[in-house]
Amino acid sequence: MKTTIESIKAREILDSRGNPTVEVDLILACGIAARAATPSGASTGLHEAVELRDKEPGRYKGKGVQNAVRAVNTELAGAVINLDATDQGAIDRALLKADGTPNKERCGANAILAVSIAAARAAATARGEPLWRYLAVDPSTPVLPVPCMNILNGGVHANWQGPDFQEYMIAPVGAPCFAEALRWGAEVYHTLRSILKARGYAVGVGDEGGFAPAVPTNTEPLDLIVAAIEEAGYAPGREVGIALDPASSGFFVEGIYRLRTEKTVLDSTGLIERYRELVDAYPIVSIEDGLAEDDWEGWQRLTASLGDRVELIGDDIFVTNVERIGRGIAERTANSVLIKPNQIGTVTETIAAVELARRHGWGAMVSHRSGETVDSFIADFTVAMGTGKLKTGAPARGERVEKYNQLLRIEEEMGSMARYAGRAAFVR
Ligand code: 2PG
Ligand code: MG
Repeated sequence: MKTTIESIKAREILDSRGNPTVEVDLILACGIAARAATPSGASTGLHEAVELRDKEPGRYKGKGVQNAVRAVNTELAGAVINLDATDQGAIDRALLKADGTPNKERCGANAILAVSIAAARAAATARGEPLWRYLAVDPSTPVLPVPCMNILNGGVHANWQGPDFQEYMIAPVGAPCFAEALRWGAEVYHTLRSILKARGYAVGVGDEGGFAPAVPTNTEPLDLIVAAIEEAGYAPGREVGIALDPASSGFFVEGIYRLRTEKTVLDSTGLIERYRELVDAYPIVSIEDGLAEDDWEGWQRLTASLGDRVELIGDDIFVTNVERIGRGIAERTANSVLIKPNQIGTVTETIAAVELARRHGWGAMVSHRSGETVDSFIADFTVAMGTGKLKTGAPARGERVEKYNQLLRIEEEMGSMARYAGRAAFVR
């Protein structure tokens, strides 16, 4: 079967927030076709690879991606046509070379990633393998992740109308398999809705499908979620834990953490103390971006104080970049890394980030972006890499559930080989 790339065509489509993004169709010489689309963040890290936007105010308020689309159809296509799609390393090297900048600012990481993923998907089909198996280096690695479901949204994802902390996720660590974990999560989600209604809160949802109530404090969501877990019939902690992403870079203003809902300002010492109180009082299994993206020294103290109790995941601080993760490992900032393919821009570099974390005993959680499409690459990728954890929003809204539904299909496909990561997925 001829697995060389024959043609590539990109177009501008809309993401879940109604903003343009890049979709790519790729065809191999044997006729096999694959499609991929790039997601887009709202609380983006300062050090992420560049997402190329047209900045033409008259189109989509400057958010058009026609230049990225053009880059795919001309330069990037030119660089990879006739290359073998089953050699992901060679494809990604050619893409990087065609762009030629350290942060992918010329062609855009949004353009490059869609090509990189489409090539992987086409290659898997050509090999007659599901994507998760094709991407797995070692056949013993694949494992079904704990779905970390963001059921209460705050921060920028809720237009700063709710809590300052961006994401309150439930992690059904005690479930026997993925399908049960998803069912437990959906039940807790619906129970939370009833509780919010009964207490007079609005039940509209934020960008990732979680509810976005105007709570008076950042701890109120934790009380509401614990109540929902119990009322749904599960044991908080033993069966369903809580994963937090305060996304604190978003409320770190002029060197200080500003908790608007509570009318409080805290320095990193104060915020670390706050997290310690939360870990004492609630069944928290992980805290992502507890401190801001360049607060390396604060992160070291956070890790020294809580790193043996919960998984401390770096998102904005590491941006899926091996150089920054390497520094984090050397300086003991965090004990885990968030993995977002579009923060770095190619499949190969994303794999390198997971492998670096693994070699040093660090955890890794794969993640969607707040602006998504129905592309479910990260579901297969998580299983293939065996990271054991995936966060992809609430168990609601098409672009979120497509990833969870893909994991249901993968679990079915694995049959008796299927393993669910469960509690062991969380490092400390
Ligand atoms: C995050 C992400 C995904 P965004 O901060 O972890 O939940 O948000 O895509 O807006 O950066
Ligand atoms: Mg984050």
